[in-house]
Amino acid sequence: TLKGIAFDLDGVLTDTARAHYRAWKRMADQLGIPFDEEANEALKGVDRMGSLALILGDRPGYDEARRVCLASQKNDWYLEEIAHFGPGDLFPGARAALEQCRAAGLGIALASASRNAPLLIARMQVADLFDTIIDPASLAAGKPAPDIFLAAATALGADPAEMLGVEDAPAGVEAIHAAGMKAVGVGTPAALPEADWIIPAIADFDLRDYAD
Ligand code: G16
Ligand code: MG
Repeated sequence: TLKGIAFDLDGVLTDTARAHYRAWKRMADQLGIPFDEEANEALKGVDRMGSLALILGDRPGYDEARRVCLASQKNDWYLEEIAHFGPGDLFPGARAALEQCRAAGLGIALASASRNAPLLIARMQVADLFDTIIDPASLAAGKPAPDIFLAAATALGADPAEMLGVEDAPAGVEAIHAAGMKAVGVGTPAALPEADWIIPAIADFDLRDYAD
Protein backbone atom coordinates (compact mmCIF):
# COMPACT_ATOMS: atom_id res chain seq x y z
CA THR A 1 0.00 0.00 0.00
CA LEU A 2 1.12 3.52 -0.76
CA LYS A 3 2.23 5.67 2.14
CA GLY A 4 3.97 8.58 0.47
CA ILE A 5 4.72 10.42 -2.73
CA ALA A 6 7.52 12.74 -3.86
CA PHE A 7 6.93 15.35 -6.53
CA ASP A 8 9.51 17.03 -8.72
CA LEU A 9 8.72 20.72 -9.32
CA ASP A 10 10.03 22.00 -12.64
CA GLY A 11 8.24 20.26 -15.52
CA VAL A 12 5.80 18.48 -13.20
CA LEU A 13 3.92 21.13 -11.20
CA THR A 14 4.99 24.26 -13.11
CA ASP A 15 7.03 25.33 -16.10
CA THR A 16 10.13 27.04 -14.80
CA ALA A 17 12.26 25.52 -17.59
CA ARG A 18 11.61 28.58 -19.77
CA ALA A 19 12.72 30.92 -16.97
CA HIS A 20 15.89 28.88 -16.35
CA TYR A 21 16.58 28.90 -20.09
CA ARG A 22 16.21 32.66 -20.44
CA ALA A 23 18.57 33.27 -17.49
CA TRP A 24 21.22 30.82 -18.77
CA LYS A 25 20.87 32.23 -22.29
CA ARG A 26 21.54 35.74 -21.02
CA MET A 27 24.71 34.48 -19.32
CA ALA A 28 25.88 32.42 -22.33
CA ASP A 29 25.32 35.38 -24.70
CA GLN A 30 27.36 37.62 -22.45
CA LEU A 31 30.22 35.09 -22.48
CA GLY A 32 29.90 34.50 -26.23
CA ILE A 33 29.10 30.82 -25.73
CA PRO A 34 26.60 29.25 -28.15
CA PHE A 35 23.48 28.06 -26.28
CA ASP A 36 20.01 27.23 -27.57
CA GLU A 37 16.82 25.51 -26.42
CA GLU A 38 18.08 22.14 -27.61
CA ALA A 39 21.22 22.44 -25.49
CA ASN A 40 18.95 23.52 -22.62
CA GLU A 41 17.22 20.12 -22.63
CA ALA A 42 20.29 18.51 -21.06
CA LEU A 43 20.05 20.93 -18.11
CA LYS A 44 16.62 19.79 -16.94
CA GLY A 45 16.76 18.40 -13.40
CA VAL A 46 20.50 19.15 -13.21
CA ASP A 47 21.56 21.40 -10.32
CA ARG A 48 22.88 24.95 -10.77
CA MET A 49 26.64 24.30 -10.75
CA GLY A 50 26.16 21.13 -12.81
CA SER A 51 24.18 23.09 -15.40
CA LEU A 52 26.90 25.74 -15.57
CA ALA A 53 29.53 23.04 -16.10
CA LEU A 54 27.49 21.67 -19.03
CA ILE A 55 27.31 25.13 -20.63
CA LEU A 56 31.02 25.94 -20.15
CA GLY A 57 32.21 22.52 -21.32
CA ASP A 58 36.00 22.31 -21.34
CA ARG A 59 36.58 26.01 -22.10
CA PRO A 60 39.61 27.32 -20.16
CA GLY A 61 39.56 30.33 -17.84
CA TYR A 62 36.65 29.39 -15.60
CA ASP A 63 38.02 28.57 -12.17
CA GLU A 64 35.79 27.81 -9.18
CA ALA A 65 35.61 31.45 -7.99
CA ARG A 66 34.48 32.65 -11.43
CA ARG A 67 31.96 29.81 -11.67
CA VAL A 68 30.42 30.71 -8.32
CA CYS A 69 30.14 34.31 -9.52
CA LEU A 70 28.49 33.29 -12.81
CA ALA A 71 26.06 30.94 -11.04
CA SER A 72 25.06 33.72 -8.67
CA GLN A 73 24.52 36.15 -11.57
CA LYS A 74 22.37 33.54 -13.36
CA ASN A 75 20.28 33.10 -10.22
CA ASP A 76 19.70 36.87 -9.95
CA TRP A 77 18.39 36.83 -13.53
CA TYR A 78 16.31 33.74 -12.78
CA LEU A 79 14.76 35.50 -9.77
CA GLU A 80 13.79 38.36 -12.10
CA GLU A 81 12.15 35.81 -14.41
CA ILE A 82 10.05 34.26 -11.62
CA ALA A 83 9.29 37.53 -9.81
CA HIS A 84 5.78 37.57 -11.27
CA PHE A 85 4.99 33.90 -10.49
CA GLY A 86 1.68 33.18 -8.77
CA PRO A 87 -1.03 30.48 -8.49
CA GLY A 88 -1.76 30.91 -12.21
CA ASP A 89 1.67 29.51 -13.02
CA LEU A 90 0.80 26.05 -11.67
CA PHE A 91 0.12 23.58 -14.48
CA PRO A 92 -3.62 22.82 -14.81
CA GLY A 93 -4.49 20.02 -12.38
CA ALA A 94 -1.32 20.40 -10.27
CA ARG A 95 -3.15 21.54 -7.15
CA ALA A 96 -5.81 18.87 -7.69
CA ALA A 97 -3.12 16.15 -7.90
CA LEU A 98 -1.67 17.27 -4.56
CA GLU A 99 -5.13 17.45 -2.98
CA GLN A 100 -5.90 13.96 -4.29
CA CYS A 101 -2.78 12.62 -2.51
CA ARG A 102 -3.73 14.45 0.68
CA ALA A 103 -7.26 13.06 0.58
CA ALA A 104 -5.78 9.56 0.21
CA GLY A 105 -3.73 10.14 3.38
CA LEU A 106 -0.32 10.04 1.67
CA GLY A 107 2.67 11.91 3.01
CA ILE A 108 3.75 14.43 0.38
CA ALA A 109 7.32 15.54 -0.29
CA LEU A 110 8.80 18.06 -2.70
CA ALA A 111 11.91 16.60 -4.33
CA SER A 112 13.23 19.44 -6.48
CA ALA A 113 16.87 20.12 -7.32
CA SER A 114 16.03 23.82 -7.20
CA ARG A 115 17.18 25.92 -4.28
CA ASN A 116 14.36 28.29 -5.27
CA ALA A 117 11.67 25.64 -4.76
CA PRO A 118 10.43 26.92 -1.36
CA LEU A 119 10.00 30.43 -2.82
CA LEU A 120 8.14 29.09 -5.86
CA ILE A 121 5.65 26.90 -3.99
CA ALA A 122 4.95 29.78 -1.61
CA ARG A 123 4.25 32.14 -4.53
CA MET A 124 2.02 29.54 -6.19
CA GLN A 125 0.22 29.06 -2.85
CA VAL A 126 0.64 25.29 -2.55
CA ALA A 127 3.25 25.23 0.25
CA ASP A 128 0.63 24.06 2.77
CA LEU A 129 -0.01 20.90 0.72
CA PHE A 130 3.51 19.54 1.33
CA ASP A 131 4.56 17.70 4.48
CA THR A 132 8.23 18.21 3.71
CA ILE A 133 10.47 20.06 1.27
CA ILE A 134 13.83 18.40 0.76
CA ASP A 135 16.68 20.92 0.74
CA PRO A 136 18.93 19.99 -2.21
CA ALA A 137 21.84 21.79 -0.50
CA SER A 138 21.76 19.13 2.22
CA LEU A 139 22.46 16.26 -0.19
CA ALA A 140 25.78 14.69 -1.22
CA ALA A 141 24.68 14.03 -4.82
CA GLY A 142 21.99 15.31 -7.16
CA LYS A 143 19.73 13.35 -9.53
CA PRO A 144 20.29 10.70 -10.98
CA ALA A 145 21.65 9.72 -7.53
CA PRO A 146 18.82 8.51 -5.25
CA ASP A 147 19.67 10.90 -2.37
CA ILE A 148 16.78 13.35 -2.75
CA PHE A 149 14.14 10.60 -2.92
CA LEU A 150 15.71 8.66 -0.04
CA ALA A 151 15.64 11.88 2.01
CA ALA A 152 11.94 12.23 1.11
CA ALA A 153 11.23 8.70 2.38
CA THR A 154 13.10 9.39 5.62
CA ALA A 155 11.33 12.71 6.17
CA LEU A 156 7.92 11.10 5.63
CA GLY A 157 8.78 8.04 7.71
CA ALA A 158 7.86 5.79 4.79
CA ASP A 159 9.60 2.81 3.23
CA PRO A 160 10.72 3.70 -0.34
CA ALA A 161 8.91 0.55 -1.52
CA GLU A 162 5.69 2.20 -0.29
CA MET A 163 6.33 5.39 -2.22
CA LEU A 164 5.88 6.89 -5.67
CA GLY A 165 8.02 9.52 -7.34
CA VAL A 166 6.72 11.87 -10.03
CA GLU A 167 9.25 13.23 -12.54
CA ASP A 168 9.57 14.76 -16.00
CA ALA A 169 13.32 14.18 -16.52
CA PRO A 170 15.14 10.92 -17.31
CA ALA A 171 17.71 11.67 -14.56
CA GLY A 172 14.80 12.04 -12.13
CA VAL A 173 13.19 8.73 -13.10
CA GLU A 174 16.60 7.09 -12.67
CA ALA A 175 16.93 8.64 -9.20
CA ILE A 176 13.44 7.40 -8.19
CA HIS A 177 14.26 3.84 -9.24
CA ALA A 178 17.67 3.95 -7.57
CA ALA A 179 15.82 4.88 -4.35
CA GLY A 180 13.60 1.81 -4.71
CA MET A 181 10.38 3.63 -5.62
CA LYS A 182 8.03 3.33 -8.58
CA ALA A 183 8.05 6.23 -11.01
CA VAL A 184 5.22 8.15 -12.65
CA GLY A 185 6.69 9.94 -15.67
CA VAL A 186 5.16 13.18 -16.91
CA GLY A 187 5.86 13.43 -20.63
CA THR A 188 6.10 10.94 -23.47
CA PRO A 189 7.08 7.23 -23.51
CA ALA A 190 9.88 8.14 -25.93
CA ALA A 191 11.38 10.69 -23.52
CA LEU A 192 10.87 8.56 -20.38
CA PRO A 193 11.18 4.92 -21.45
CA GLU A 194 12.05 3.74 -17.92
CA ALA A 195 8.99 5.16 -16.13
CA ASP A 196 6.50 2.65 -14.66
CA TRP A 197 3.55 4.77 -15.77
CA ILE A 198 3.42 7.70 -18.19
CA ILE A 199 0.99 10.59 -18.15
CA PRO A 200 1.14 13.39 -20.75
CA ALA A 201 0.61 16.07 -18.10
CA ILE A 202 -0.06 16.39 -14.37
CA ALA A 203 -3.75 17.02 -15.22
CA ASP A 204 -3.91 13.28 -16.04
CA PHE A 205 -2.65 12.25 -12.59
CA ASP A 206 -4.94 9.61 -11.05
CA LEU A 207 -3.76 7.74 -7.92
CA ARG A 208 -6.10 4.81 -8.64
CA ASP A 209 -3.92 3.90 -11.64
CA TYR A 210 -0.80 3.47 -9.50
CA ALA A 211 -2.09 0.99 -6.92
CA ASP A 212 -0.09 -2.24 -6.75
C1 G16 B 1 15.27 22.38 -11.46
C2 G16 B 1 15.54 22.52 -12.97
C3 G16 B 1 16.99 22.62 -13.36
C4 G16 B 1 17.72 23.60 -12.45
C5 G16 B 1 17.62 23.06 -11.02
C6 G16 B 1 18.36 23.93 -10.01
O1 G16 B 1 15.12 21.05 -11.08
O2 G16 B 1 14.96 21.44 -13.70
O3 G16 B 1 17.07 23.07 -14.72
O4 G16 B 1 19.07 23.78 -12.84
O5 G16 B 1 16.27 22.98 -10.62
O6 G16 B 1 17.66 25.15 -9.85
P1 G16 B 1 18.15 26.40 -8.96
O7 G16 B 1 19.22 27.10 -9.73
O8 G16 B 1 16.89 27.20 -8.79
O9 G16 B 1 18.66 25.83 -7.66
P2 G16 B 1 13.79 20.18 -10.72
O10 G16 B 1 14.43 19.12 -9.84
O11 G16 B 1 12.74 20.99 -9.96
O12 G16 B 1 13.28 19.67 -12.04
MG1 MG C 1 11.89 18.38 -13.42
